[in-house]
Amino acid sequence: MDVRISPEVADALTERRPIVALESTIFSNLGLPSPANGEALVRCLGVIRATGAVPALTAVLDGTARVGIAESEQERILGAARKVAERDLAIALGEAWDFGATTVSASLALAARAGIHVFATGGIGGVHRGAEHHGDVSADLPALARHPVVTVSAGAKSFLDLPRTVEMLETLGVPVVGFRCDEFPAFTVRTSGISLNHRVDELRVLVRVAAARLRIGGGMLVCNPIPADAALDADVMNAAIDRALRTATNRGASGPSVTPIVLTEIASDTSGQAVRANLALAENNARLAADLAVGLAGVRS
Ligand code: PSU
Ligand code: MN
Repeated sequence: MDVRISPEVADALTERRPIVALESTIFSNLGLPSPANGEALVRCLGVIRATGAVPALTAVLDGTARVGIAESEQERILGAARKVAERDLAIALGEAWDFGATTVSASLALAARAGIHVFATGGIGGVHRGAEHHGDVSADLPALARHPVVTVSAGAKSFLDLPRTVEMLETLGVPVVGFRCDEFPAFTVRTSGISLNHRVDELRVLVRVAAARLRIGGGMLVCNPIPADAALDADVMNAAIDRALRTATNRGASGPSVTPIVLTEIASDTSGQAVRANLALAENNARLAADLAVGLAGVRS
């Protein structure tokens, strides 16, 4: 696979400086409405740099897989997107798509290919509710297992089946660590009622765990709950999720179209509250990922 690495990211790789990969779906019109998507991108890039790491935004642009996008091209990430999961990379490249927005799975594949070991997102995909009937399980989960990249996320949205998502991560052999939390976080809500087996409170311990996992091979999930002052009320969020899922079902959505429809419905239904929370948690994840990348660069050099 041809991957074009930006000069800034290539220099950082050569000099073994800390790098944090980012997906582009959350910053496209599939993930967040405008202008919040642009604000999310600026805040994530800014906090990664401020923490001393280099951001590496991934995308397909003009039929090329890209790791690191120059500022002059960042505007393109905010536009109308076609979703590119890991399996779609070959098609997006072969058909030379103008803009393909990378999901978690595609970003992990590209980061691994480039030699980047830390990735930040908002929330991962997972096992969808009703998967026992329709089998919809996000390709993010096997990608987390396969690629030697540490993912920092605020857990996953509870429009997914979170208990089954956590079980599947166990089946796939993905270490799941709560950073200063005991429960798998539910994205805009800090708790889910699902206990995690492993909690880490200190960054230096998290760095050592991540370094050990990378030496063993495969990826890992760090759960970083949304900051308390930005979190939404669980009842408000659950009601919005139930309505969004009904809308998606009524429109006959299936497969990759489900997640974007549900995200859009939740955003409009909570009159922007969910969107503001999304920005806060994305920035919070980018910061922890950058801290982790800085720590790993020290351990691994
Ligand atoms: N969850 C969110 N925001 C998102 C996504 C998930 O709260 O933007 C995106 C991510 O790019 C994730 C993808 O990798 O949706 C998962 O899609 P699917 O369920 O089709 O695997
Ligand atoms: Mn799916």
